Amino acid sequence: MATLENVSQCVLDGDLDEIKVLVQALLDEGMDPIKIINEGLIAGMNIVAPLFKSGEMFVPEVMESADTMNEGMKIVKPLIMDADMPSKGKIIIGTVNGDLHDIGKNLLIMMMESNGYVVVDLGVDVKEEDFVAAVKKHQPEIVGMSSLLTTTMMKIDSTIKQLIKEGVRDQVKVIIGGAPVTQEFADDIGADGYSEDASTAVDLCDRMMD
Ligand code: B1M
Repeated sequence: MATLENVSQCVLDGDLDEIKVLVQALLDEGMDPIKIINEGLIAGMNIVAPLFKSGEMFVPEVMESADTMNEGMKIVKPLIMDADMPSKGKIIIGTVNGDLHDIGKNLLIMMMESNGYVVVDLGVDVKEEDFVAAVKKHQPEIVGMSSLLTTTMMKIDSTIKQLIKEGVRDQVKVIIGGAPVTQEFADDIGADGYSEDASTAVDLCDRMMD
């Protein structure tokens, strides 16, 4: 019988085939897809993080784990989407310039979509001018920026400055997040909101849309 621990271990091992079998087995047993995400897939990445930091895992292995988590996500994602849900608003989301981390961003997108938001995913390494162009093109209510590196955090600041320069800052609320980002940083650079994880980001957007 598959367990959540097997799923976490599988993410750690980076086994792209086995993850499909395990996640499907848990779903077949009736497990809540959100529980599989939080206590299996993300829990696996939470084991990876300190191993990467301590030098016990290297970039290629971490990428295999990330890909394995995403493979598992692909199976659960359709189950938490409700196509008939009325739209609460539109949000564009990207990882800032110079930053390639997308697992947290993708998780946020999944949570936003499953809670009724229309999401435009700008991907990773998104330049300041590309955020501005996307605001002009898609006319979202909210812009979300993710940064995982201390070296790219200031790209959030420069993107906000670019939004101001191009005269579109007042059209949108800006929310930010990612491991090195804090509420204090958000206040300093004039973002409208910060959240430490994907679920609270949804609550934050709900409050902004009220
Ligand atoms: Co990178 N990396 N990495 N990495 N990596 C970190 C961030 C690091 C902390 C690891 C460490 O401890 N040393 C460190 C940063 C140190 C620092 O800046 N102080 C680091 C480094 C140094 C690097 C490289 C420079 C390593 C190198 O090449 N020498 C390099 C940089 C590449 C680049 O971006 N230019 C690099 C590369 C990589 C991989 C490619 C191997 C891989 C990324 C794969 C991918 O994303 N497709 C990777 C990974 C996986 C990590 C760790 C291990 C895990 C990140 C992750 O996915 N966590 C990470 C260690 C860590 O974070 N402790 C690390 C799981 C994810 C669900 O959490 O992304 O935090 P997270 O998202 C959360 C919240 O932060 C929040 O909600 C999410 C879900 O709840 N959130 C938001 C995120 N964005 C949000 C936006 C919001 C709201 C909430 O509103 C818009």
